[in-house]
Amino acid sequence: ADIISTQEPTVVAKEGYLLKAKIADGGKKLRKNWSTSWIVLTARKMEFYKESKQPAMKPGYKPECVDLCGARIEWTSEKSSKKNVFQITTVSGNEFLFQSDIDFLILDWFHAIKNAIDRLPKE
Ligand code: I3S
Repeated sequence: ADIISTQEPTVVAKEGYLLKAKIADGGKKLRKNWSTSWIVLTARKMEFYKESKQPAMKPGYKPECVDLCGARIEWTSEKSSKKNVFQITTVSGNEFLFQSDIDFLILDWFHAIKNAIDRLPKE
């Protein structure tokens, strides 16, 4: 109960697996390392988990969390040789690439995240 009460109630807008690579942290470039991630999108953030099974119920497990306020999302064909790659850049200078070979799936994600960003205040 303590864990939950410190967090605002969250409504999951979308969740599922995508290939993810973090390429910058606080503006500092990172070596690209693609891995499959279970992604949970809510109104103002994205959370990344290794697996789908009730991730929030694991006590003490802190997923990597991306604040979408003021974030940018754009397709990129320059940062990877893979197809269907988009990039999210956060206000804090974190950069992530996301990819799926399945066209409709990556399009759904792109539009869901873009919608979330467009509804949020810019800072
Ligand atoms: O932009 P890069 O450096 O060509 O990205 C590739 C590397 O991340 C590579 O890892 P190693 O540097 O450990 O070899 C990955 O295996 C590749 O998948 C990356 O290229 P793509 O084009 O798949 O994003």
